[in-house]
Amino acid sequence: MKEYKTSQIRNVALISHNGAGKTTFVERALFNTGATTRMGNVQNGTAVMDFEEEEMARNSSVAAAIAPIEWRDHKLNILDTPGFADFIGEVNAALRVVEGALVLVEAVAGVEVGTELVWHAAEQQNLPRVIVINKMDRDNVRAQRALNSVRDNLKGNFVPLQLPIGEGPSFKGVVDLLSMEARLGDKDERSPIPPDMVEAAEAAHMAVIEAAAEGDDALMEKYFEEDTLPDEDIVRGLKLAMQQGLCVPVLYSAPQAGIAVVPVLNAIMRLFPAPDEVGPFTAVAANGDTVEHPVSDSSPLAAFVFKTREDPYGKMSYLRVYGGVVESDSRVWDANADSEVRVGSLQLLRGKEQIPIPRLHAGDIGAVVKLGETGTNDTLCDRGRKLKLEAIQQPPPIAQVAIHPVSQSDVAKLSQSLNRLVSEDLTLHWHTEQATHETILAGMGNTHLEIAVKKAQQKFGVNMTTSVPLIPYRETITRTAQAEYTHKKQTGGAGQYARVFLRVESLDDDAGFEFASEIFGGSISAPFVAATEKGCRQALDAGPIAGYPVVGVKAIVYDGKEHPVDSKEIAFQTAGREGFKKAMMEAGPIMLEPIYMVTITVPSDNMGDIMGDLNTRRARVLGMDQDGTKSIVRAEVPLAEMQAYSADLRSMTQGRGVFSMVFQNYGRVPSHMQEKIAAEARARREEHNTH
Ligand SMILES: Nc1nc2c(ncn2[C@@H]2O[C@H](COP(=O)(O)OP(=O)(O)OP(=O)(O)O)[C@@H](O)[C@H]2O)c(=O)[nH]1
Ligand SMILES: [Mg+2]
Repeated sequence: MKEYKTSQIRNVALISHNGAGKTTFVERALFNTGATTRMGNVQNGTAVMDFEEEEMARNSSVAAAIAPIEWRDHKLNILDTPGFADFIGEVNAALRVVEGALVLVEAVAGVEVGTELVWHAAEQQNLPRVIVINKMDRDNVRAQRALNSVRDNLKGNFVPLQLPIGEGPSFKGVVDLLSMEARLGDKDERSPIPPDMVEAAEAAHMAVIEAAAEGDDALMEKYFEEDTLPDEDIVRGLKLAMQQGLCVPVLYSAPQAGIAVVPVLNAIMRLFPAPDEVGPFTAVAANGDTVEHPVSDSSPLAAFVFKTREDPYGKMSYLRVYGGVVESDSRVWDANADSEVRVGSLQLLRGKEQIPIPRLHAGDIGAVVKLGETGTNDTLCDRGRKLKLEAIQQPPPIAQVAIHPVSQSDVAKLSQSLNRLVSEDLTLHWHTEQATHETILAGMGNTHLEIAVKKAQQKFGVNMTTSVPLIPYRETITRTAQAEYTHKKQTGGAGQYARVFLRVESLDDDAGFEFASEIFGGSISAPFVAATEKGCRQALDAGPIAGYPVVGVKAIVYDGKEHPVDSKEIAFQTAGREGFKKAMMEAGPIMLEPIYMVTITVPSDNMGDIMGDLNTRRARVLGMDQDGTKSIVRAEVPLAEMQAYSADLRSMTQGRGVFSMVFQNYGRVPSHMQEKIAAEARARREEHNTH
């Protein structure tokens, strides 16, 4: 592939609700531009972009993939993203490294929840957007209804740059409102505007000019004087208006049949800014200063790793260059790891295909294998000019599973494979839950987690089973109490003796543990006070009700007794531990459970069902908001009630609801539930001990 300068590059992400035809669009673009000789198909697993095993099995994308499309002396780096909400992490990564987003709206369904989700993600990055009303050839398409759905559900000044010629199976092409001619069929043939559309086209053309004039004051003046604008000015004005968020062009396409795909490629090339047209990039220098440099080959080197993928050939790091030129077979500095890394041979990626290239210019996107310790979000730079680019923002996880390695060899490989999984996917997290001794994998939904587990099997050969995680309860007390404990052992040899008087006081439920001594006059000496504290701390791992960690307690040793010969530190540890448990039992012990702040967004029609359902989940509703046709509820809900929420919400709303959840605090378990939970925990422990 030929080398392209920064100004000839366009980086765009295709984003949409699940299944709006993103991958098919890219397959068509690859085929049309001669990059492939047969058009790939999502359904039969031949799509260049859906090359992961899981994608072929599901006939749907699960990861972002890149297609460099050579088009009229430009290179369009198109990032095809997955539409399924579980993979929003891939969308966020793609949006971070592009200058524009093509938002596909399925022509029959109109705007869907996933459309809104990715729309907001692109909006947060201030990216210029184009709407493509897609799959125009489907039965029952009503183009006007689709456009209305865009206007009703998304915020923006939506300006059609085309009029569709026919709709549904009779979709033939589009009227291009810039050149004022028709583009027909899969050969994109030029033809005059159909006579019955001339009038509508004239009116729509004026609307385009007006939108363009708003992009720039000078253009607006020129437009007022001359009542029209030359073509180059219209494109320039639209581009400026898009960058200021003043205008969102609307196009129509049917990529499966290949109709009106070329005009979309033209729009990408003409309307989205080149990487050097969006102003300088911002980075943090070694001294902590924020610095700016133009996106240019002559700026200091700054290449951002936005994705990492385990490939049969090794670790593949996806790079976006902001400043300077990355050369094959060079040495660069990883500013985050603060170490030198060797760049082997650089590649352009087309799906999984690797095209070796000598260098990657500022603004371009490529990949490199086996980049040492470098991970996603790291910046590669010059050793002498260290620069760090801002990390990709990802949402907190909303689903969890407990994972159990199957065999002894799986146990041995577990943590290493989990580390590799999470380094490939920054919306995936794992930890060992101290309260339940379970290994927890957390992510963006059940499908996300299922795929991660499969990946561990397929890519790393680790077999594991999953289960619904146990809730990591805590135990605490509700009042002050005291206890006295004497530890005495005087059977032959050296004896042991320790006596302590302890008081426990309740702290905030989310506080940890505190210890104090009120020993005056030396009834126990300092080393034994310390040993008593150590004993109390030993008791924190397993509380007296059901063996969960103890929080929110202050223990005070206020008296005691020691023996000149038989008192030893170990004796005071035992007395501290047992005395603490005894005092806790007297202090109204209760169980605490994790409470999450949950935000649920659903079509307003579903609101009644959602509220009714929340009632059964012990939720405390904090507020409700209306946003267009959507309702948003915020509620505090115990984790124990949220275990299967993503599936439940999907079935309550036919997939039209979304939610997020963030840990908030520990709350009290209602007393009528406590005994049952405690009994189950004890039974589990007994079963565990007998095995
Ligand atoms: N009628 C019609 N069907 C299409 C068109 N484009 C795609 N499809 C079909 O729509 C389905 C989804 O297409 P994809 O290209 O996988 O959509 P996607 O947006 O990549 O889907 P995700 O990656 O799952 O979000 C497939 O069955 C395609 O064959 C089109 O132009 N017309
Ligand atoms: Mg896809």
